[in-house]
Amino acid sequence: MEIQLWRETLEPYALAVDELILKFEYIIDEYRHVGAYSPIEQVTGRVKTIASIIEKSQKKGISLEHFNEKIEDIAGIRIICQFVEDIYKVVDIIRNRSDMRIKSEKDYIDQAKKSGYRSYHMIVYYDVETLKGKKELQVEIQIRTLAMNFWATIEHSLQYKYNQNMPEHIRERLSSAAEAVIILDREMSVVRDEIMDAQNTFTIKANIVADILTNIQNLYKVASKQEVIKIQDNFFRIYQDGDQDDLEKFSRELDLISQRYRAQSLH
Ligand code: 0O2
Repeated sequence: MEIQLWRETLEPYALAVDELILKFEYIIDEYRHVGAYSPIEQVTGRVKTIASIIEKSQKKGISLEHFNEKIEDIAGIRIICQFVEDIYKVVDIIRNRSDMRIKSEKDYIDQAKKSGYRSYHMIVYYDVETLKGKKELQVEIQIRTLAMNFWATIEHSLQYKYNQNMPEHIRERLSSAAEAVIILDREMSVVRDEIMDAQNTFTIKANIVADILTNIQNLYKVASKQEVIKIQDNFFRIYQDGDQDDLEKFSRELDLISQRYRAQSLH
């Protein structure tokens, strides 16, 4: 296939990857805006390189005319979660979306691969709009924890380095590292509630402070400088004391003051 034709064929996949990254990042934002813990920690994506598509087609005996039907991971999205429980939450989020239709799912967490590889894979159909109209593409979504991702990244580099001939002692090390990842993920799940509580408290506090600062900034436009400086000093004192209840009370009172000024400016 000519290089120009390859480019044309792969362009819609790049669009799908860009759109999906944006959509999954929006989910993270939605959780953060309501001060809730996001099951998604990070999203990345890539379009398979032409060399890698040719290599996979040869390995699987796929003719290059049919590669975009037969190779399911030309567009790939990787979702990283903090905890194993989050992975299944993300799977549910994807299953319930109307812009992705599930083709297949593989749970390599429940059933790890022989190599020790663990991850949840979903192949979804996703539509992109191009000048030639709607195009239905397949996208592979890999969902894994930070620990699983660490293992898979190292193992992938070693596979590349040894090109199918990985020495036995390295394979054994990787196998015991995979066991360690299982234990690490299990241990982290035990403390999950505490970690989530700490993260939620931090996000809630950050949102309250952001609201207060916006209110103070707006008050500078309508209230006397003296009054705003007094409010600001009060805020610094409460913030330094570090009591979240006091901070929330202060934020509510400031909301009322701001509303009063807004009402006055309307009359
Ligand atoms: P790349 O470079 O990441 O794109 P298979 O025939 O089983 O090899 P299949 O049927 O295409 O592969 O799908 P599968 O098994 O679900 O794996 C698809 C992708 O999962 C792989 O893509 C890897 O990204 C990842 N993966 C699967 N097994 C392993 C593993 O043992 N170690 C690591 N590090 N990753 C794995 P590609 O195209 O192989 O590679």
